[in-house]
Amino acid sequence: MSASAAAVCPIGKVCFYQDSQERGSMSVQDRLTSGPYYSIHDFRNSHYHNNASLNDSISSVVNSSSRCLNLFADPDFRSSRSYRIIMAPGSRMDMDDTMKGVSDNDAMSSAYTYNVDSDGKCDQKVGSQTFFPFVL
Ligand SMILES: [Ca+2]
Repeated sequence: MSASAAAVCPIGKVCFYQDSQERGSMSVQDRLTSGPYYSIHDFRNSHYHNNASLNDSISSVVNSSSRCLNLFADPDFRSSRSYRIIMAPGSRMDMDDTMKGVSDNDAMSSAYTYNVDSDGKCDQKVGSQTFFPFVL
C-alpha cells in the first residue's frame, strides 16, 4: 500500500482520519464500540497511528459499527455550535461536507455511540437538550 492509499476501517469499528476521503493517518477507537462507556470524552487523549492528536484534526469519519455515532465540537459531549453530528451505522462522511453553513473540518473534540432506536434510526433524544440533529 502506498503512503497515500486510504486505510480501510475494520468492520465493527469507528475510524477517524486526518484527511478527507479516508486519507492521511487513521485512528481506530475501540473505546467507542466497547463498554462500559462507549465514548471518548476528550479527543486530546486520543491519537492517530502517527501519534498526532485527534483533537480538532479529524477530516473524515467512517462508522463501520452497528451503533449510532455522535460527534461533538467540544469536549465532554458539548457543542458551542448548538448541534451535534449523528452518523448512522455503516456511514461515512467528510467533515467539510457541510450543509449547515459552517465547516466541521478539524473541529471535533468528543464522541459517543449508542444503539439504534426501536425504529432503526439514530434520532435519540438526550434529556431536555435542544440539539439540532444533523443526520446523515
Ligand atoms: Ca473542538
